[in-house]
Amino acid sequence: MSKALDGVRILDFTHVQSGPTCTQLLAWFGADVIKVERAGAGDITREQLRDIPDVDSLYFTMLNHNKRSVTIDTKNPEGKLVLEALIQKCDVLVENFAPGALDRMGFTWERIQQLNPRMIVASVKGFGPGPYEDCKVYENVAQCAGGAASTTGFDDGPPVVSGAQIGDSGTGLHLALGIVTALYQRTLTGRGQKVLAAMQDGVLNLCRVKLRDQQRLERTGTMKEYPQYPNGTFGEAVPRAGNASGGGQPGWILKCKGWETDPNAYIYFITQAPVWAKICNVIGKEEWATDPNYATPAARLPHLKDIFAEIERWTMTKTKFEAMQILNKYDIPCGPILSMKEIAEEPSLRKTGTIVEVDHPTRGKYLTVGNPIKLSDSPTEVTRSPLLGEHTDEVMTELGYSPEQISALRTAGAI
Ligand code: CAO
Repeated sequence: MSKALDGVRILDFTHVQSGPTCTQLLAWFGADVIKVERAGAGDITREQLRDIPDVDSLYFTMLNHNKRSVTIDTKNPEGKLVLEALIQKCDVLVENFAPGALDRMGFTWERIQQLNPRMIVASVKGFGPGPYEDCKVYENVAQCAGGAASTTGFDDGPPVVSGAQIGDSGTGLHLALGIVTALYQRTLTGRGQKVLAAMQDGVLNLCRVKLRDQQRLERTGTMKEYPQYPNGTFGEAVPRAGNASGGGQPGWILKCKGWETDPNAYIYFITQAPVWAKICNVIGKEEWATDPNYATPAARLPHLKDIFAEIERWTMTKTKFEAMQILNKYDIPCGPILSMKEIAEEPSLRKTGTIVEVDHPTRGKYLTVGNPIKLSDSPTEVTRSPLLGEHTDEVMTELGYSPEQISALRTAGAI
């Protein structure tokens, strides 16, 4: 079957996590992704957090599926010529170097436009234009600068970063959308353009509800769905809300049977208004369904702590999966806290291709997260990440270089 991005060629200058997640998605949608790396070293993640000596790390393999790898020294004059040939042949250049690195290599936007006016140049940077635009940025810096850390954690503790890589992988997703949008506009204009996804902006986009709350707080001085209400105090900025749901339906994480020894024996429980009477029945507090102190969402708000304590007395008598089964029968929204071990072993995720087993020539079999976006006419087949420079000769041949020229460039240290 054909793929959505068949025929699109990506010159992949990305490294570490944010950029590679973007180009991996494009590869899964069918683009030919040619990853440019430095000979001998390659993407730094190849050797970071290794679990097997001298073998590409899971960090690298899990971010670089379905790509081809070529080695080019882009600071070598002859290497630059190879890169120019690639720029002329590709549709999109994706990069997430530190600010200015591409310019220092001699590949300014103007130069790239001269070489290929249809080229889309897509960049991840830590910050957009402004006081921090020259800063190097990693995941947690973005989570802190984008509003996630100040709004995550408990009120009596320090800011907390999330395990979800919203700064890196989240920005990679934003950039991928920008790229396909620019490709679409190019079909109308015939021109390339610059696409920028700043990590601070990407995180803030995902923290949109917290900017909503900031303005609500400034207007009313309180937010009734936050755990600080009614007995705590609100300051000037949106506080950390623990495990509160953040939406209009109060929720919290509750202990389940086995919590004393299993750190993940918990369930997320939402006291959705339309099923309140059912919740009361399930936990054996039928009287709350009609008690004026509990019968309406507004009446319940000052009692949320007591309500969740009472529900927890019930959830602690069930495993998280038993509780799920019972609650789902009554349409009560809830979710088990799943460990990575449980997720890795979940058969339904294997079946949908969300968790995939991949074979690698030097590593053997390993698990990865497949494409989370499923297209009915463009199915994803996850193939292993390339070894360093595995496709240099193949790509050079496609560019028109003869075996002798390739050998000479290799001797000169250009590839
Ligand atoms: N041949 C020759 N030189 C190459 C090359 C190649 N194939 N590929 C890269 N280089 C050079 C670059 O030109 C750059 O050289 P100069 O500094 O002399 O211009 C150098 O390698 C290092 O690039 P870098 O500054 O991007 O790398 P770093 O390890 O110092 O910084 C990072 C890493 C991630 C902090 C930085 O790239 C960055 O801030 N990127 C933007 C934000 C981002 O994506 N962050 C998320 C990273 S994932 O957590």
